[in-house]
Amino acid sequence: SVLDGNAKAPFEVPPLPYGYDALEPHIDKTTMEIHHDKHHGAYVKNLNDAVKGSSYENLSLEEILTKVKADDKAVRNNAGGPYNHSLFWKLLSPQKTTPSGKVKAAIDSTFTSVEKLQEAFNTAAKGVFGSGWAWLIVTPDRKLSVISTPNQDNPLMGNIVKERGTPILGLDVWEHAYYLKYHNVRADYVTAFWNVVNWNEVDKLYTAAVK
Ligand code: MN3
Repeated sequence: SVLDGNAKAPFEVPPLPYGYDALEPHIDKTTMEIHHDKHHGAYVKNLNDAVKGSSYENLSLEEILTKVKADDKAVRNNAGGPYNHSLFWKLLSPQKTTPSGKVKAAIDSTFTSVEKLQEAFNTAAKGVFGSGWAWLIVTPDRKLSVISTPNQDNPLMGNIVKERGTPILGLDVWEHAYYLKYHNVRADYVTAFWNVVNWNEVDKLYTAAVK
C-alpha cells in the first residue's frame, strides 16, 4: 500500500511531512498541533488498547479496517482514526499543486471538470451531520465516487460503509479540524481546504488504486 496500512500493532503516529505552521493561513498552526499530537495521538493509543488481546491483534491496519464489524465499537471508532489522519496529512501540502496526470483525466471523464468534482465534494463535506469525513474514492470497479462517512468510519470498512472503496482524497470535518480558526463556519474551511490539497499525492493514490 502507498500508506502505512500494512503496519501492525503497536501503531504509531507518523511525523507531519511539513511544519505545524506550513499550511497557514488556510489551516492554522495551533489547530495542526492539537489535531496531530493530541487527536491523532489519542486514536493511535486507543486503537492499540482496543486490539490488544482481541481477534484483530495480529492484523495490519488495512486488514482491521476491512474486517471490522459495526458492533466492535472500540476498534471501529479508533481504527479509522489512525488511517484517516495519516492519509489526511499526506493529502495536504504547503506547496501549491494542481490536478494532473491520470486522476485529472478520470475526474474530467467522471465529473466533467475539477470544479464539478469540488462542488460534489463540498456538498458531501457540508452535508455531514455532526462529525465525519468527505471522501473521493476509487470503487471496486475502478470508478471515482464522492461519499461521506460519520465519525471515524472509513471507505475501506466493507462491513460498515454503504459504498466501499479506496480513499484517494479525504477531508476531516470534525470541529476539532477547523473550529479555532473558522468557528462554526464549516463552509469556509471546506473552501480553504482546496488551497492546500496535495494533488500529486491524489494522483499517486489513484494510480495505485486502479492498478
Ligand atoms: Mn481529526
